Amino acid sequence: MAKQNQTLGEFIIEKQTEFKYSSGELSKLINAIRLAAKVVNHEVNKAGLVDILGTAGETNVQGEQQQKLDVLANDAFIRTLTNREIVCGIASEEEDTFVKINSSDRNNQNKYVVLIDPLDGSSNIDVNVSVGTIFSIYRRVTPVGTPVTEEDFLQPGKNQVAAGYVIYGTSTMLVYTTGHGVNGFTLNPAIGTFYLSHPNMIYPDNGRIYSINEGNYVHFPQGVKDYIKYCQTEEDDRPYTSRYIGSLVSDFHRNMIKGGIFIYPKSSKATDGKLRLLYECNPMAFLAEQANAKASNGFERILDIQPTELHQRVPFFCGSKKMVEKAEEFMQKYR
Ligand code: P6P
Repeated sequence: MAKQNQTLGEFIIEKQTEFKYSSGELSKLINAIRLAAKVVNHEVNKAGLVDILGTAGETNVQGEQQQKLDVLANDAFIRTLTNREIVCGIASEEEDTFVKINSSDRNNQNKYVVLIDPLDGSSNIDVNVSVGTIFSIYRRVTPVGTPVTEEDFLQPGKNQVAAGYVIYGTSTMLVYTTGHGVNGFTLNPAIGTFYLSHPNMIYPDNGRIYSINEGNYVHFPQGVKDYIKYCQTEEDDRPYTSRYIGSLVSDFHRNMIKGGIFIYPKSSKATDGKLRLLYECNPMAFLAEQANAKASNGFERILDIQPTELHQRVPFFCGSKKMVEKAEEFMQKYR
């Protein structure tokens, strides 16, 4: 039972027993993410004050201008995770390939790999819209002590042992799951401590918010167009409300609290959609299912998809179970 004002550190210790086969390493891993989140939060909050905005002059593997904060967030998480001798490899949206973490212990007994989107929604930084970090944690599948391989990262989302996000918004929150429900912690910046503010987060079974970039309407598949028209039709509890922040973590977080559906579908412009399976859709899908919601590519469960590439994209339908099922009905008509 959640204790009033419990800190994240106390919560991790209390829940330690829930981590199957973990000798405390997963707890250390979540603690490392907590520390990196505070570092990034400090920089994001002062971004408007110092010349840290604008691009770092380079483009990342996505061909996007890298914001300096992107680079800073990426370095902060990789450095924090590396220094604690917990993981054997890290994959990041900002890195072309995965990073092998060498251990001071010659036969590297570290058994976890982490995949991160260090600063999702970074194009919103310059306009002061909330952004987030998304993380996904697996146990490696190749033998401990051998060099980590791409196979350790290309696991289906149902193998995740933990996942979560940090949202750098009006307040900074860390929301995560280890497969035993979803809990949200809010940072008290005055003392740098995360407090349990949202115990046992559950998506409402239904909702009245649909979240999609309707600017791409003409490029959407017919099933998506039909679902948007369904949302806008005056009938029963409709028309719904349209809310789209353009920051996955923010749109997801709002929908988890209020109920709703987020859709980033494929289109004639983006034949596999835009969002990345490994470090955006899988962790958000794990959280959604742990919060009694649903996540699919319009047809199949996201967590069942067998990845083939580190940066592969998938169409993403995620949110209140009844809303995702209705959207899937429209998609099935044109399969
Ligand atoms: P669009 C941010 O760049 C991001 O990766 C997600 O956070 C967000 O949901 C999506 O892209 C927004 O994309 O094409 O609607 O601007």
